[in-house]
Amino acid sequence: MSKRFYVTTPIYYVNGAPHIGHAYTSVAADVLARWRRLDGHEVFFLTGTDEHGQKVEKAAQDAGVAPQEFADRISKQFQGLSALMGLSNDDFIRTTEARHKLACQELWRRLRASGDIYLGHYEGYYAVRDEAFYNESELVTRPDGGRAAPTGAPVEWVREPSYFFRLSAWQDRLLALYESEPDFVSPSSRRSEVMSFVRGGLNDLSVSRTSFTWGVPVPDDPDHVMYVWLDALTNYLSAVGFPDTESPRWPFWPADVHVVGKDIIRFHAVYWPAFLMAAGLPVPRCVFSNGWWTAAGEKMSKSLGNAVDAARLVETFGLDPVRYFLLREVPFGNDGDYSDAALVRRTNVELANDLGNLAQRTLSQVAKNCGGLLPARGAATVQDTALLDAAQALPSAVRDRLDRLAFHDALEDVWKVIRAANAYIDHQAPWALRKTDAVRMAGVLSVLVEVIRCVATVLQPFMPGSMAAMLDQVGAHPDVRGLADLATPLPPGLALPAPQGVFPRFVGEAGQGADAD
Ligand code: ME8
Repeated sequence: MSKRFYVTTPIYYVNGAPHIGHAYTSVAADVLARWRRLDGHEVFFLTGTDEHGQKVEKAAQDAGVAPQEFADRISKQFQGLSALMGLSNDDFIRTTEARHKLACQELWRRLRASGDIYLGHYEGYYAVRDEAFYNESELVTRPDGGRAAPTGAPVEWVREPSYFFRLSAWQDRLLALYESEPDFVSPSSRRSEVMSFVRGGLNDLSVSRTSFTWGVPVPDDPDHVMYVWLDALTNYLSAVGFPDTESPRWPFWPADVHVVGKDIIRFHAVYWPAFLMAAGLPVPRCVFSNGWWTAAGEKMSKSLGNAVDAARLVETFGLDPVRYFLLREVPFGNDGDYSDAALVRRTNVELANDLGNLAQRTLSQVAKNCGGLLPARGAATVQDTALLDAAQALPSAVRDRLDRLAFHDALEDVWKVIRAANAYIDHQAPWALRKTDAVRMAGVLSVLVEVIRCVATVLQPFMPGSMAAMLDQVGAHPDVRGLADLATPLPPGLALPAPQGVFPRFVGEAGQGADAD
């Protein structure tokens, strides 16, 4: 039976329009999902929207519409973002769906039954923007003398009856989890941060609110709605059928990787495994957090209104260059400042010149000098073997990189081969061999076509549309584009379609970002 792989994005708040930051996390998760499918795994890839809570209720009020209507509208925009970015998600969960409410209430009942939820009274600071509670000691002083959350979000003093989750009781078991599963919180810098937070001691967590109503009702106590994070995190279970363990999707649990931004690592790496362990459920294998895209050094966000619009980028530069850029420019986990100029540079140098020209030069010679038929391989030279070996090693190299979400390293591995292929074509000069040694010319072009096939195959998850076009051009039938298919060479004599450029150079005006030129 094939291996299963379950990957998630955060479910996004429907308090404002999606932007490139959301697209980033989602594209990363999409690449993992596509890669695993290519590698023969059975994949479940989930994204969706987080529709409850005070933040959404306020945003709806500001817009003058009912929360559900507001949620419907913004959720559509996030579904639009999935389509825009070419996501291959298998489901899109909305926390206002009945299946989700059912799962939340069942999880609640289990936590109540195990004694991990008790009724008390909450008094403290709450930041609606973060949907998070803060201790007095965590607050910072704003320039105007007021108090704010460490994230800069305004806080309000809250005093109300509340149910609590006995988080304090889970400190040792959480630390034991981080010790025994070193990849559970990744990258490792985040792991140290989370471990020191947990070592510092955990307070019980307020998990219900009575001051507003836009949430999942607490079972048997309708004055309370569930704290939005308990509700939101449960989406990962509701989408695989929880509590129905007979659901065909249930075998996907536990998730292999939750890809999240570093702002929400604490919720995923501390609260979530504690909820799950308390409910007697297995915990996910990995919570991997990406860094920030910043604009002029500041985190892009809906609240700050400084975000780059994903639709503008896709319209201006094309989908695949944007997907490529997002994962190539910055090591996953680090922050990076966005600029159009950097995107244009990568598109023109790496996609148009390095890869696009390699394919174009090779395939136009096959069209002109080999009658458009896939040439036959001659006796292999040392150079042929070195290049082919490097190309054929790509599936396993990229697999290792993607197992650790090192997207930029995976792409660098592929580009090493592309650069080597460009050096090879310059050195072998098949255009000059045409008159002197046609058999060798055919051999060289055959090596190059094979290298392009390997490269395009492993790049499919990153740039699905362009790589499908490139694979069409090297004669790889859509049924034989998996990693395992690379073991079988394409038959010489195969008729190839007329070559067409896959990556045009960007020549227009690129406008946005600190170093746009
Ligand atoms: O936090 N750079 O939703 P959200 C990189 N509903 N990634 C960014 C980014 C940026 N500038 N801005 C946003 C929530 N993101 C909760 C999640 S999950 C059970 C509930 C990405 O709409 C990043 O992944 O505020 C971040 O964690 C997520 O969007 C936050 O989306």
